[in-house]
Amino acid sequence: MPRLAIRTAAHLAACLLVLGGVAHAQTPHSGNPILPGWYADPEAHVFDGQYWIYPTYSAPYNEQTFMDVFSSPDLVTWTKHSHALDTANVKWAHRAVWAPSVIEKDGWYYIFFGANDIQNDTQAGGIGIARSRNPGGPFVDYLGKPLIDKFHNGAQPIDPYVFKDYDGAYYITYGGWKHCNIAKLKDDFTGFVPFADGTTFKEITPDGYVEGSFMLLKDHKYYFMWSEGGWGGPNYAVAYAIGTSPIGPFKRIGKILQQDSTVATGAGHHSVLYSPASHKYYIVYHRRPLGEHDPNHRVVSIDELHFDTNGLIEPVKITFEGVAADPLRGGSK
Ligand code: FUB
Repeated sequence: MPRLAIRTAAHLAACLLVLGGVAHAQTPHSGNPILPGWYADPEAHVFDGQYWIYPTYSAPYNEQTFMDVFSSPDLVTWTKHSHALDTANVKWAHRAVWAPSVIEKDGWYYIFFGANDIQNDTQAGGIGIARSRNPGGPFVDYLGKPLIDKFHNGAQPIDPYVFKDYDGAYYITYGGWKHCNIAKLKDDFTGFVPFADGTTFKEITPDGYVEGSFMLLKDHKYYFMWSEGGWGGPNYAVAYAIGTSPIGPFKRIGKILQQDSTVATGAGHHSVLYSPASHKYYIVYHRRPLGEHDPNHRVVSIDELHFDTNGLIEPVKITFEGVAADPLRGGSK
């Protein structure tokens, strides 16, 4: 798997602060964007003593036939793992490979992703799974077919998010076209366990929801987060709700991430990263640089996420500086 270590100009600029004509070394910062090139829908993790980012390759749909993955020891220097997922390894997927979600289980890394941008139940595609022994791939198709290949409750099968509940059960939330479903996964991810009422796909769509769901489990609560607005325009944003169970009910609290006319537009489709080294929370998201209008000109950025004393999320200040180096010092899983 080809690898390329990356340090952008923004990183270097953020390392020096000139005071009274003297350059003082500062804690290195990530700078924003953190990844070079057009990428979107980033999901961030700590696996095997490294930070990892799994983004969509942001390009015309027919060119989205692969996913690159990025790893870092400190959030500042990133290594690219090219084509960690490639449709060459997934027979049923041929375009629009989107918005991955990755989970480790029993020594395997499972990547859930949308493919083909299906518009109805007769088209082939939907949400599938590939897996690898390595968080940087190569990932190979797990089921030989999509896991979800139909519309349920009006939700386009895209934008999966997979998580392990406090009790050890695995769930998937997903959905485009303004509908969000949750389903309980079988332990081996080959299908679903119906809920007590007999349903498999339960709709949990909150007000304003468009796509890009994410569930943060923190302090015995469920922070359900999603993107709203149109991803191709400036008003894309992230909002959230707090629930007491994975299936809600979820009532919208408010927006936490949106454009800033002095920094970038279209800030959305995020994930939340917890550092076991610093115990900080970060929001990893995409945005569109000022002056860019092509919908696919999206870049991956990172900023700190703060909670107030009541456990509510404070609105995020999007920055050019990004975040200070947060070395994992190896071995943090
Ligand atoms: O990147 C492709 C699509 O754009 C994602 O699936 C949506 O969430 C939006 O970010």
